[in-house]
Amino acid sequence: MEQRYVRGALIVFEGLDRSGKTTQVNRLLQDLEGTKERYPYRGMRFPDRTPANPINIEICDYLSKKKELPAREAHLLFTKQRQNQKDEMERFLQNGTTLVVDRYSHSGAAYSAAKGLPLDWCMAQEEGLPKPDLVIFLDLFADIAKNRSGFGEERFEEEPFQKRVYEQYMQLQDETWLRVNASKTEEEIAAEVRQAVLRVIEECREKPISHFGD
Ligand code: 2DT
Repeated sequence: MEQRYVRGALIVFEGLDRSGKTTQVNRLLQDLEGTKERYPYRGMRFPDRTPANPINIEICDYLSKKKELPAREAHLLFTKQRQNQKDEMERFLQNGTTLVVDRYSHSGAAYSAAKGLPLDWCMAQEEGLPKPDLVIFLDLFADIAKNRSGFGEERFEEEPFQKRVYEQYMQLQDETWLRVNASKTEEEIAAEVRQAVLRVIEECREKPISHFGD
């Protein structure tokens, strides 16, 4: 008998710093809790800042400006963290678990390209990683983001840099992206996100996982 292919979806949130990603990720996770028998899920975030291994610690030191790194080296460090999670992510997806991820490969490429690295080279380092089925881009301009609380404390949190990140993000969009106007209310955004996520979870149940570089 032919086996039915049922897998989870890879859902990724992207956007500038202070665009409301983490709030929306948490809301979506709460929403999915109500339907977890039907749609099992798991939340993840990149960078992973838990001090579980030397890579995570080095990324934290870099982001808090305790440590300087050449752009390429920094890029490869973030990529390595994702590559180390690849097998586990694939296992969850194959088991039918939807992954809801706060930042992923497109953050890696957009932030590094904003420092001057070639965007193609940045994305090439992501090859082999599972490709998101849906990228929810919370679309907020840098000059609005800077007025949200907390902007400016960490590396990258300055307006000219954020504008360059935005431009790079715009070049990375493809048919898997949903651009959501992040200046709408939290409720409105959450409703738009929920609708798109449930549609994509259903759509990709029968499809094999795709990968960057396929
Ligand atoms: P958060 O504030 O969302 O924790 O992000 N970044 C992130 C990179 O430069 N490369 C990457 O691969 C990733 C995933 C974006 C912390 C900062 O780290 C940047 C903002």
